[in-house]
Amino acid sequence: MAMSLDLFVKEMRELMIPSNVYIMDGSQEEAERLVSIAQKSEVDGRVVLKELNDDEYPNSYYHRSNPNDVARTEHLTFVCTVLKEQAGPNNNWMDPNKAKEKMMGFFKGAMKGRTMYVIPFVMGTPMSKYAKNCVQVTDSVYVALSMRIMSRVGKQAIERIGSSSDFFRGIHSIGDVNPDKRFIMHFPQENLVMSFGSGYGGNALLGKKCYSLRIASYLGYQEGWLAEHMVIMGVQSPEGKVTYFLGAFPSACGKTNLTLLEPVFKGYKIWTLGDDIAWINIGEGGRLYAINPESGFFGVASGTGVNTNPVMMKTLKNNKFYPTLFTNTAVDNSNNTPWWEGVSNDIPSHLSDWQGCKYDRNSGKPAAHPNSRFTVSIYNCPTLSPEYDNPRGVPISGIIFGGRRKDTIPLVYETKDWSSGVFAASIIGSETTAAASGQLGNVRRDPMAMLPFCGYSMGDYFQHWLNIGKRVKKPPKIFMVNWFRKDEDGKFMWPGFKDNSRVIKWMLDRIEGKTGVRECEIGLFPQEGSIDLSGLDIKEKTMQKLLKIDRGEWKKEISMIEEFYAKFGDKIPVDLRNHLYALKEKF
Ligand code: SAT
Ligand code: MN
Repeated sequence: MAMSLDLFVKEMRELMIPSNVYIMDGSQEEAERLVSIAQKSEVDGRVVLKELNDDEYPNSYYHRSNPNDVARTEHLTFVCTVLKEQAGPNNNWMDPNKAKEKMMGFFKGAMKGRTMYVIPFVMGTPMSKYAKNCVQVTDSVYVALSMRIMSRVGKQAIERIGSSSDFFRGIHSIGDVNPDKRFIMHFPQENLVMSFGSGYGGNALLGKKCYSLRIASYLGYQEGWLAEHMVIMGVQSPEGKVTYFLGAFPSACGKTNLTLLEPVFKGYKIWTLGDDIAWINIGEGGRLYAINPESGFFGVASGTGVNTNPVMMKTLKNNKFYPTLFTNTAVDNSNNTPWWEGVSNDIPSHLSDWQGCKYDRNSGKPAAHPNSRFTVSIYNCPTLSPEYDNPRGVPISGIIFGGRRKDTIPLVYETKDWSSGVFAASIIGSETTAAASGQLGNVRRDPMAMLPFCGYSMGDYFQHWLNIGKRVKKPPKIFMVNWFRKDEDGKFMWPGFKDNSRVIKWMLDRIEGKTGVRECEIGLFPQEGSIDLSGLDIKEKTMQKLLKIDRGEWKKEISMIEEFYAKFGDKIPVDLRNHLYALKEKF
């Protein structure tokens, strides 16, 4: 249903009956005003924002959420296409009319006594032809402030929208943060999302997963481009040449650390362009070009520290953009700083945990929630690429796919060509993490790291990937990685973090044709000694184990893949089915 911005706001006002309507302009004064409102407001008994120590963490504020609202809720997330097959077995589906009726019931009068924030925003740099116009309404000042960090909010969006009705509509209310009345409903065919009952990032910042992945993946399917759960980074060699990579990993597998990596080698540098989402178009010369639709990081705090991600620590302290938010971390009361496991070696003695209780270090529980988060502008990042705002995006030479696997998957391999790469990406498995609610540590198939984010049937999505490959002039090389393989004692065999740059350097050498490969059952493996291990204390035997293909493990893997593929029936493209037969033959 086409609708201008004015009409949309009017309808929303009539539906939710807020006592105020506030249209955001994106200015600095506005941010200050909203922060000050948030410091005075309470949502179910918790002050929305508290100021943190300005010397240690400039312009930073602390938010504690309802303990029932700390992660994405995939079981309450629906894709409401006209036909069930369009959503596919990878999505929960509800009939669009039924879904709307349900949501309208929740939204009716939901903002009584509250302010409705109208957030006009652009995903992508506003000069880019790939950027998209969006509007979200919300009654959460925390969401309004977060959106301002994560996207380009305000005047530019209003100007771009003008009197047109071609914009994404996001309708959000936190309701009373009741999990029984919590739903995130997507209507890809109407460019619309309705979200109720949660204030958590992926559920409530509708420009993020809801729009830029679920809705945008569907738009990309219609329009011939890709919206992916991927980092974008540039790798600069000592000669000064920058090669751009995309990287897809399930949530909380180290994507953010990868994009802010400081390589261990002299003369190499990594330029950051994005840590979560890439929109990929066929651009100049028939090559793939990527833009990051977002303008901030919504990163996992737990585990982030000067050893694991020094650049992020600098980003958090280099705060020019106002404000930065910390959510569900602990707080060190001795100096009013946010604290989380991994930010320092010792546990401060005056610590409040993420729920505001005095922290008991003998409790065996972490003080910060394992999915505690920071929301910080990408412009604070000291390694931000000068190409970040380039409207045409950056040309992509390599795509890295990975998952979190304690066994089976080798440290790294390259796929033979685009179609083998699409196959390898379609069979990614990963152990589940705290970024989504549910059981931890099970292996689930997560093709392209998009399982929770693909807004249409994954069978069609795989075919779309194959089709894109046919249209691209010089398809990027596709690499598979696993930083998380463990030995018999359950210890990680690969040091990870900055040492991952050794693997990336090998990929760079591959792209430049500087090193050969040996062909194995599943793809092209590094020749012995071709991954630069200088200065790293790792045994030859460990490297062999990291690259080992265990036939027993692969047999099991293949049967899990068959089970997964079977869910999609004849929607799995013939090409991919052939790859699976060929793989099975080898084991
Ligand atoms: O919670 S979010 O979906 O915003 C972040 C993530 O899971 O990657
Ligand atoms: Mn993510």
